[in-house]
Amino acid sequence: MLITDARVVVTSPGRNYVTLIIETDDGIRGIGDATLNGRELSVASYLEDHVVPLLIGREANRIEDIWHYLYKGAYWRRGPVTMTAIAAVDVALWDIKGKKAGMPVYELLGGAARSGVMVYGHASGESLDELKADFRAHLDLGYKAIRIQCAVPGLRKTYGIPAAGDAVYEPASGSLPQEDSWETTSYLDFAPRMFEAMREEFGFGVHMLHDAHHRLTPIEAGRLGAALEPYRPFWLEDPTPAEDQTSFRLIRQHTTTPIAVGEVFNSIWDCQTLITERLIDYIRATVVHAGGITHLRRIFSLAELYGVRTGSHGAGDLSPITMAAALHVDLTVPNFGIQEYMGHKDPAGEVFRTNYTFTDGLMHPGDAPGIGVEFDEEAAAEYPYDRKYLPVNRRLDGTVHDW
Ligand code: GCO
Ligand code: MG
Repeated sequence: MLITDARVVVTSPGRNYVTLIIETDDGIRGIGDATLNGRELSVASYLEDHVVPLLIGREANRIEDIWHYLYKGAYWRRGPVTMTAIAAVDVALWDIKGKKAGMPVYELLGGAARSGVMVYGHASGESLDELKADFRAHLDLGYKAIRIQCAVPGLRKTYGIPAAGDAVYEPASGSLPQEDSWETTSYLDFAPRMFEAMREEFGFGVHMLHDAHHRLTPIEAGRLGAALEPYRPFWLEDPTPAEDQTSFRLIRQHTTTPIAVGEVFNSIWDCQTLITERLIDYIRATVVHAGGITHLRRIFSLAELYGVRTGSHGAGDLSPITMAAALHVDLTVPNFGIQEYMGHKDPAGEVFRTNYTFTDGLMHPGDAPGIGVEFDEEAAAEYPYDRKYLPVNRRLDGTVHDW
C-alpha cells in the first residue's frame, strides 16, 4: 500500500487548525493534526516544503520506519515544529492502518484496558460565584473531574477565563499578541482561598484540578502546593517552567500535592529526569506535539516504569483529530490517569466529524475503523486562515513574565 498523495489544509472554523491528508494507492485516506497554536504556518510549510516530497511512493504500513526516517533523517532533531509535523504523519498513518485492518486504532494498540477514559473539563469565572455556577454546570454534564480557574482580584486579566459570552476558553485572540498582567503575590494569596471556597461548596467527592501555567518559581510552587494540601487537588499543573527539569526537586521537597507537567513537551528527552526521578505525578505530553502516537507511547511506557500516570493536554487548539487519537491511546495504556477535554467551538463540527462519545464523565473513541474522524475539505475551504497569537504576559512593573 503505497502513499500516492499528501497535502496540508489550513482552516479556521472558529480557530486555526492544520490538517495533513495522506492518500494511498488502495484508495485509503488518513488524516493527522498538525496544529501548533500561534505558529500554525511554520508546521504547514515544514510539511509541504520538506516532508510531503519524502512521503510519496513510500510504503504506508511502515509507521515506525517512516517515523525514524523523518526524525533521524532531518538531522535537526526535536522542537515543536518538527515534532508536530512528524506527529501529523504518524497519526495519518495509524488512521490508514486502522482503516485497512477494519479496526479502530485502539485495537491495534493492544485493545481497551478500561471501559472509558476519565476526562476533566474547565470551570472558570470572573468571581467565585461565577466559578461555582460554571462548576455546577459541569457537574450537571456528568464530569467527575473539573479544573478550576478564577480571576485573581487586582489583576486585569487572568489566564484560563473565557472572554465574556464565550463558552470555551480560547487564549489565541488578537492578530497581534494581547498583553496580560501578572502579580504572583496576589495569586498565591488567592489560590488557596479559591480551593477552600470550592471544597466548602462542593465537598471532596469530585476531583478539582488547577493550572498555574508556568508562572511560579520553584520555591513559590512548593509554597502553593503546601497551602493547597488540605483541599486535596487532583493536581497542580505547570507550577514552574520545565526547561530545567531538576528545578522540580525543590518543589517535591516541600509538598505532596500531585504535580502535572508537559503540555509543551515534544520529546521523551524533555521529561526523562522528571519521570526517572519521580519528580512529577502526571505527564501531560500529547499526540500532536510529541511526535504522534508512536512517540507518545514511548513516553508513557517510560512513565509507567516509574509510577507516573498520563494526563494528556486536550485544549481546544488541539484539533478533534488529536482528541480522537489521544482517546485511542488513553484507552489502552496501563498507566492512564486522566485526559483533558475542552470540546471544540462550532463551526469546527462542520469540518471535523467525530465518533467519540462522552457518558458520565468518561469518553470513548468509538469503533469506526482508524482514528474515527472525518475531515470535510469542502467545508474547510469556507474558513480561511486567520492569524492569531497567544498572549504575552507582563508583571505589573512591565517585566515580561512566563505565560
Ligand atoms: C491547558 C493549557 C492551554 C494552553 C493552550 C496553548 O492546560 O489546557 O494550558 O490552555 O494554554 O493550549 O495553546
Ligand atoms: Mg495547561
